[in-house]
Amino acid sequence: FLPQPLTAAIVGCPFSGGQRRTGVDQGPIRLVEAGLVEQLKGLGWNVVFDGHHQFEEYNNLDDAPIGIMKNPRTVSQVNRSVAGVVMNHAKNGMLPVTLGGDHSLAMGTISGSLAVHPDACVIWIDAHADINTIETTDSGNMHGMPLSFLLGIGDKIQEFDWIKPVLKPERLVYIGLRDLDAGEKRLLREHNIKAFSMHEVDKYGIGKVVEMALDYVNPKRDLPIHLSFDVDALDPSVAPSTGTPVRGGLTFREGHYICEAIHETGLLVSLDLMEVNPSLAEAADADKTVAVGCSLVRAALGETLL
Ligand code: 6HN
Ligand code: MN
Ligand code: MN
Ligand code: MN
Repeated sequence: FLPQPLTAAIVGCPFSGGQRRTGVDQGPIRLVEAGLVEQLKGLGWNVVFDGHHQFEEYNNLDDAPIGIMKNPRTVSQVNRSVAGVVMNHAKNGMLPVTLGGDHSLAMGTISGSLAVHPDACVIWIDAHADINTIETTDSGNMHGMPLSFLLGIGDKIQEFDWIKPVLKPERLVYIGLRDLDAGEKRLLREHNIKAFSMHEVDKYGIGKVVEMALDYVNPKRDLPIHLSFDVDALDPSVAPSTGTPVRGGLTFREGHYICEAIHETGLLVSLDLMEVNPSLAEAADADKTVAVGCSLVRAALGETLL
């Protein structure tokens, strides 16, 4: 789906308004400082990076909670702008690599990539399902909600009118889940959404799980793929510096295997790397999380071990 020569567009999104801990806005800055642009060039990609996006214009919105949702107008406007940026890059034949920032940003990235690739499937790698609606959310943190907006489930909220229900439940698959809210478990069942939790990773091994996930969302291996990778899918021993760590996660190799296998399909059209928060750990642990973030992106863009 991507024209040669291959070009990646880095979309740096220093945004933290989808959750309550500061510092996740530093994720994209640290990933770029760690040399990600040069690393991707080293893999043979042309790389476009014109600085991190600035969201200051949305900082002063009068933004009272809607229900218990926090910062709803800011989250909406930031994502509307991200959607436009991602859409334009995709339209121009580039592969948007969006660096978060919190995972509410997937409202924008998936809206943008599916506007250009309407039949794309979404592979969501996360400890969490991020599918809460305004009715089911316990935290009110919108990084736990992007998929409900993209799927068009839950009460409609006028402030999010611009988000079209571009994602069909049968085009979504999860890998790595292990911390779902009760309402989210119900939503997955009601909407028949396919998920491979850590239980399935343990049972079948990561190779088989990725194959089954692709067989489900992309049986003929002919649809574009949007990969949304929340770094908290990895075990906290591998990626400690993130806002909502959950023990029992993917190993370093399992995380990389997913990215490598998706690269091998040749179908990747858009990539998110989310929830790197360098301020939440000792300096060494933050460095380690940033480094693993860079190496996941390299793996998804074709770095091989041999
Ligand atoms: N993430 N299910 C919890 C909530 O607040 O709705 C956690 C969400 C975590 C979101 O990690 O991207
Ligand atoms: Mn951006
Ligand atoms: Mn998560
Ligand atoms: Mn997430």
